[in-house]
Amino acid sequence: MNSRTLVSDGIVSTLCRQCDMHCGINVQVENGRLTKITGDKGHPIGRGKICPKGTAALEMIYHRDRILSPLKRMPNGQFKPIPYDQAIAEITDKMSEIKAAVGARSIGAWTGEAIGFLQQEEYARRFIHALGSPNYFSSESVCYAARHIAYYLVQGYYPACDDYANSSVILIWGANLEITHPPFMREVLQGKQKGAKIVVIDPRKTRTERHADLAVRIIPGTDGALVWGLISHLIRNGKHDAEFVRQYTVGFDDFKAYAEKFDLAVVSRETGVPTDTIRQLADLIARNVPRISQYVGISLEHQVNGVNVIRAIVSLGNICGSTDIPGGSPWPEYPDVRRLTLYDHLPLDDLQPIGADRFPLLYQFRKQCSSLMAMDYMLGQGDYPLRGCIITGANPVLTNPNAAKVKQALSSLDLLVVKDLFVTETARLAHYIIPAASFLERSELHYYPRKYLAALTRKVIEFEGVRNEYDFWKDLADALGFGERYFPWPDETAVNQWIIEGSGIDFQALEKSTCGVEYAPVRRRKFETTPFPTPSGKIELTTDVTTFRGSPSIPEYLPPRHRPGQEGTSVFLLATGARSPFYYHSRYRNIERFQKRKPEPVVKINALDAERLRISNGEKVRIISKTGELVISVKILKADEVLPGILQIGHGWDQGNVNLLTDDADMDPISGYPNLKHVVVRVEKTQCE
Ligand SMILES: Nc1nc2c(c(=O)[nH]1)N[C@H]1C(S)=C(S)[C@@H](COP(=O)(O)OP(=O)(O)OC[C@H]3O[C@@H](n4cnc5c(=O)[nH]c(N)nc54)[C@H](O)[C@@H]3O)O[C@H]1N2
Ligand SMILES: Nc1nc2c(c(=O)[nH]1)N[C@H]1C(S)=C(S)[C@@H](COP(=O)(O)OP(=O)(O)OC[C@H]3O[C@@H](n4cnc5c(=O)[nH]c(N)nc54)[C@H](O)[C@@H]3O)O[C@H]1N2
Ligand code: SF4
Ligand SMILES: [Mo]
Repeated sequence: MNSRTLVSDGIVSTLCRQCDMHCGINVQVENGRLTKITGDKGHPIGRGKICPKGTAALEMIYHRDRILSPLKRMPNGQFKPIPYDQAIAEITDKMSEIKAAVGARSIGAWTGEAIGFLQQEEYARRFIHALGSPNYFSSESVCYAARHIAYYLVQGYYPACDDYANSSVILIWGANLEITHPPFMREVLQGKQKGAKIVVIDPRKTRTERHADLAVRIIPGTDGALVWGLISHLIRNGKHDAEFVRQYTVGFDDFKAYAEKFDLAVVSRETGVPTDTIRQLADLIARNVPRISQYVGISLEHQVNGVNVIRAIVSLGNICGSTDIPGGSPWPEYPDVRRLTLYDHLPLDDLQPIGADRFPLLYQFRKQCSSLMAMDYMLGQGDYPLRGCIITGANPVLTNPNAAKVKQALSSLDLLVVKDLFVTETARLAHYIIPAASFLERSELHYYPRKYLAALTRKVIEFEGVRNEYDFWKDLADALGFGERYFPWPDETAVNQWIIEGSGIDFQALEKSTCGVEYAPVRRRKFETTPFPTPSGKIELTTDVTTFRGSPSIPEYLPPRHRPGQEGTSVFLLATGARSPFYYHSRYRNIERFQKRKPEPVVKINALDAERLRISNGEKVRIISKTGELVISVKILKADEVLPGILQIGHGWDQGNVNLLTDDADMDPISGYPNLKHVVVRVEKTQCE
């Protein structure tokens, strides 16, 4: 492995970008080799702590399986290393061929969670528009955008994260923050230390629940009933912030009338939560208005009425008056920097971005095409063919629903390029695999909008033959003849400087600071002087249906189509994807010390169900859904660790891909998000007794 560190000895302070938390880290360099990563105690995010994934960065970048040369799939299916220039020439020739035959829009770009958000994804967006295609896909077809849509519909912005440290009540809806967002969890615990009460709403016992003052074991898919019950209780008892509601919201009368349906008995019947617990929770909120904060987890996005449930949750916060106050839900402000995207110059909306007609809000608010629908277009079932795709930082064969279809669709392409650190299950289908540069091999801008901080990550190392994201898209653009026009900057440092030019952020200050520089003073209660960025300028407790096609103006509750245990003894609701501390989606499966801790995928089942089905620990069972089946080992949970009738399988495993069971057609009609949390399955024994 030929690598060069940018300093030969010493400590480089930068940010970890192995998840979107961006904790501050110190990277130790000794004799031109990175030897250790520790948390940066002075950094406001992380405060010296790093999680298991954070500690694995060096094992990942120096891993023996890392790809360091472009690979081309030969007719016999084997991959052969080829020179980088040859790869770029062949890829761009093929792109020109597709463009000439069926049009530029038949080529898409796709970024995954590894490089999602802001700068790295904006390179891909810029490139694909410069090529003439509107088709940009990302992991936002299954993550974050549904939340954004819901928040935007109600209040016109997304809070990034509530102010837990100063809150009185912290409601954690369907999330396991201790594992998934350790810095947020630390803020939650700070709040607890100051007296805040923590409420965790989840069908199973989680690490986060251990810190809860109130654990609400809810039947999956019924969060909507609970939140309406809480809204109803608040309004009925006059405990909401009536003055805030009067001045700053629209739709309250209809909202209130709808809430009346949800009395304690109804809510308890729907959610399976005892009436006492619901009353306790409602009173807790009522006593602590307005310092209420919330976290909405991924499980609310992965349900078929997800956007509306989240709208109701956001509205609950707003009627408590927790909007943009300390201890509530901040209205973040971003610096006024330049964007790399071309939507203002080359919108291409007339070229039918995939999914923009069916999921207009996904496109309107996030400029995202639907990666689920992309599969249909690849398979010739769309309005036009999708024949080429460049995927970087994603592994959709393991992470998109209906894996068999994803595999078939990607395999049918005329051109599939995958940029990754490893030969992943998705890369195996590619015509070309391009080595990717990890986060330590690039420099990019990052903003912490809650803290009004801008930061610059540092390139610490480079590997011979590996081009970073910017260089890669520029190389393609140069070969296609539009590099000079759209990728004129010689390198990413020049891009970074261009982005912040004129914004008031000083580049040299960024280069010097390890903790980021403040780009504006922190402001609260902005609504007193600035209208909310919604059509009415107010919080929209109900939304004009014309902007919100086919959906009720009130975020109505829809009872789940299936409830655990309702259809007989071997039918279950399968929740997929609960996160493990060691793995990040499909990542880190090749880190040996993690493999030892969690060597294989398992299906988790309640002890009572296991006993009923005569299933024992470690036994292999067959799980069958409408879409596919999977044989997997059993792990039995104690009866109080999960509600009966519910199964749990993690995602991202090659040797047990749970997305073989998930259905890409079962989705929230507003966001286009797949149901990944409540999949109806049957369990069969594979061994005779
Ligand atoms: N270590 C690690 N950290 C990660 C990731 C990772 O893969 N590994 N992934 C990152 C990404 S991209 C994301 S999106 C986040 C996700 O972060 P979280 O939102 O915290 O996701 P999960 O850990 O899956 O927790 C979801 C919880 O919802 C519960 N649940 C399932 N169905 C329902 C329901 O209907 N209602 C309620 N109330 N709860 C339900 C599940 O039991 C589970 O405990 O994590 C991020 N952080
Ligand atoms: N069944 C089920 N499926 C799910 C979920 C679920 O809960 N249940 N959760 C969904 C969610 S929330 C999300 S966000 C998606 C995530 O879906 P993906 O974005 O596909 O997730 P990863 O497996 O993290 O894929 C990242 C890839 O990028 C590579 N990589 C790492 N660092 C870099 C880098 O710096 N540059 C480049 N170019 N590549 C890099 C990694 O090796 C890996 O192959 O999964 C979704 N899939
Ligand atoms: S939470 Fe872990 S993986 Fe995420 S940025 Fe912090 S140290 Fe890195
Ligand atoms: Mo995600």
